[in-house]
Amino acid sequence: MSTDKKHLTTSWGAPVGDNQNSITAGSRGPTLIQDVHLLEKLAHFNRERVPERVVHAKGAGAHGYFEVTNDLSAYTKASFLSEVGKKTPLFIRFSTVAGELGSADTVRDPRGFAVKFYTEDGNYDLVGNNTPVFFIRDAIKFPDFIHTQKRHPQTHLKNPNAVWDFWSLSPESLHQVTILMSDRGIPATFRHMHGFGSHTFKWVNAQGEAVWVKYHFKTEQGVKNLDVELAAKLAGENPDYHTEDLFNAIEKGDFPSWKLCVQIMPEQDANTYRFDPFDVTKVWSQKDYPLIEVGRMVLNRNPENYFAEVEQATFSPGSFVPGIEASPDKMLQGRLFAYSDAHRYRVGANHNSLPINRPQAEVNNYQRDGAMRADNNGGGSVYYEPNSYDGPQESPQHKTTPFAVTGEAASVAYDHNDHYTQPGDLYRLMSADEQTRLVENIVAAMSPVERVDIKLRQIEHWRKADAELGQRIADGLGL
Ligand code: HDE
Repeated sequence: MSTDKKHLTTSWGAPVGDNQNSITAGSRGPTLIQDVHLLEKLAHFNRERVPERVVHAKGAGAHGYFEVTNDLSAYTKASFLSEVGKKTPLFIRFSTVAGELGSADTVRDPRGFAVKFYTEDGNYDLVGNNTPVFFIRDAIKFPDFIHTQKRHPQTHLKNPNAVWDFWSLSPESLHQVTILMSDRGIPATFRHMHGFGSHTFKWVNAQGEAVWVKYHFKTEQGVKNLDVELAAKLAGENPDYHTEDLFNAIEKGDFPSWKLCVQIMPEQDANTYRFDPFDVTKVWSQKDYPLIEVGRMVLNRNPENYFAEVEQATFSPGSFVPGIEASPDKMLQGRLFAYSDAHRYRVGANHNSLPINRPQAEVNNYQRDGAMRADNNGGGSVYYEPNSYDGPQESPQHKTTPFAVTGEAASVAYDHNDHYTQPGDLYRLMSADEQTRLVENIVAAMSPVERVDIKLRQIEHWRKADAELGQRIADGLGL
């Protein structure tokens, strides 16, 4: 057998004699069940698909690096942010939200912006979107919200009645809906949009002092959006337009980059700020908390294999590293459970040992077994703790920073309920053309809604945000 030419094998490594013809009784006879190569090919083929992500199913990924350009170790002890010039490898996955795995890229939808930093202290996942806020501010509403974004249970069609019924009954959604209906609802490419951590997070420095932060990835390609007609055309002609753009750009060495900045809020300000800083439907004014540069993210390598690196990538907002911790943001709190739970279901209990998810930091723990345990499962090392056999020990200096909690346990909403100032301010910040396109997009999206009471309820929200905006939409809908 020639040494350089690879020979075809079965999954158990045995050479395959014939990959063109099944084993049959004579040239016309029935197929023999002993044709184990045939059986394996057909059976494995039936098992090639893993469940798609229940949201953010359609996406594209790339490898790159993050480089620190501003030392913020006064605020966080996170090692990958500690010294200017420090580089950390990363993987990012961009995505749409509502569509299935085969759906079009150029739809009106937020875009996922999920970054995995392979830091020396473990992986840090910043699982954000291309928008600084979100539609809701309590995780308990998320399954219902996503149901309205998906298909009607009977017709299996998208259902604008559900979409606007939910939004008109959830006024906290108005800010994000305004962003979604604006030009930024359809980015020109994944490269020409900003990214945000959206939530408030906590940074802790080496002295245990905490501040609140919000992350902003500012695209260095400039923000560009797609014209609505062109987006609809592309959705039909090339549903993978954004996926293709990202791959081709990196392939030809046109490496996209973002500047990472943070807003930093002193810990005590959270008790007096005019909006609840943990309410993810609100932004912090950049006048109050200006952007501070942290570093730069550059994407410079395409995946070798889509399924291995993009489909199997698993991100969790709960993958914290020392120096970065949770805030009480109710949406973030819900996500701390949901993501790893989704990964255990979709990819498997040992998803973090897959190459794309495996930390570059050494993993030492007492987790054993579980399906598809691809490493040596801890070998013969001690498999419980505490123990007298020099097993891995905890690092008390990296305990979660203690913080005070107050109030009685209750099912209760945030007590800041001004859902109109920020969307109204956003509208008033827009140019006349942007305002006109916003109104056109809203009218186009709301026109198919059957129930007039839903339309009127939503118009009332727009009117409270800005009287002119509300009037223009009512005129456009003939109400
Ligand atoms: Fe997600 N989200 N999400 N989400 N999300 C998922 O995780 C969830 C939210 C975001 O490229 C799921 O692996 C809950 C906000 C991105 O692999 C799931 C809530 C933001 C991605 C999930 C939210 C996001 C996901 C689906 C309300 C921006 C794709 C499958 C509390 C700040 C990551 C999966 C990737 C994926 C849950 C809201 C962004 C089901 C419960 C807010 C970018 O776990």
